[in-house]
Amino acid sequence: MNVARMPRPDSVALVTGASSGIGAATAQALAGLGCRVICAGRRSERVQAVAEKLGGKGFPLVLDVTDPDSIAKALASLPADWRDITILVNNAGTDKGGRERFDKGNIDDWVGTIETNVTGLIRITHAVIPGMIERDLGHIVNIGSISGFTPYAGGTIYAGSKYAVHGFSESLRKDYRGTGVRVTEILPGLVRTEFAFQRWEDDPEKAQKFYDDFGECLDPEDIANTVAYAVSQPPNVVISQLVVLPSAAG
Ligand code: NDP
Ligand code: 8X3
Repeated sequence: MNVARMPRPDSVALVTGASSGIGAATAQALAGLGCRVICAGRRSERVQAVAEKLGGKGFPLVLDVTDPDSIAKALASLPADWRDITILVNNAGTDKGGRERFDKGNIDDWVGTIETNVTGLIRITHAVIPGMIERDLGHIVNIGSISGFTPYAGGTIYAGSKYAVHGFSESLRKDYRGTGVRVTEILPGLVRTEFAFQRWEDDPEKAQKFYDDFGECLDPEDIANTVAYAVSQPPNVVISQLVVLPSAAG
């Protein structure tokens, strides 16, 4: 039986989109497992606040996953003892301007969603994975969505982006099978966060109504707990996919 404790004490984790919702809760959960957590996002005060709550276990990192220069500069700015990232949680995501029939959506919003949810996720992974391969130790956790296997009207781009995350995650896991680099995809149902408020940034009442009409949603901590579960498995185990639903929707 493999009894190695995972994650290893003091492991460095990088969580994108840590300034809010699932990412902020995940940063907290990973710190609870003894990890040091790089909390990344665009809003400097927000990543600062989340990192501060983790005490010495948090490090704020301002970056925009859609901007290659921003990613390169942010990662290069990390202190030496924060560079060996062994857990990457690709959580940053958006559906700005979404839940619209395709022709009615704004093309810049559509492209922005792909650049954030797909291209950004790929860029961060490509920047971080060489260190994991070199050390033969790493865990990439991609936050997909049930939209990545259940398309819906108005979801061309968001669902499309999460189908891409799903295909990417499945292939990535196979690229590194038999090595110390593991890949997990978490696919949540509806979680009450700021997500709908970003989607309809000009109409917070619509966002509030979206969650209220749904009824009992998941909380960000529910997803954070599943990330913690996945990264705590012994080295011979990989949680490949976890679909997590509000029990009322299950
Ligand atoms: P939030 O809107 O609360 O959080 C989104 C996070 O992504 C923020 O921290 C935001 O930070 C960050 N982000 C967005 N764009 C960028 C960017 N260009 N660069 C860096 N960070 C960025 O939503 P959730 O917590 O709900 O979403 C987290 C993930 O969970 C997303 O991938 C989403 O698709 C997925 N998901 C959400 C579900 C839900 O029902 N809420 C269900 C299924 C999946 P900042 O603005 O500071 O950059
Ligand atoms: C699903 C998020 O708001 O489209 O990932 O249900 S939402």
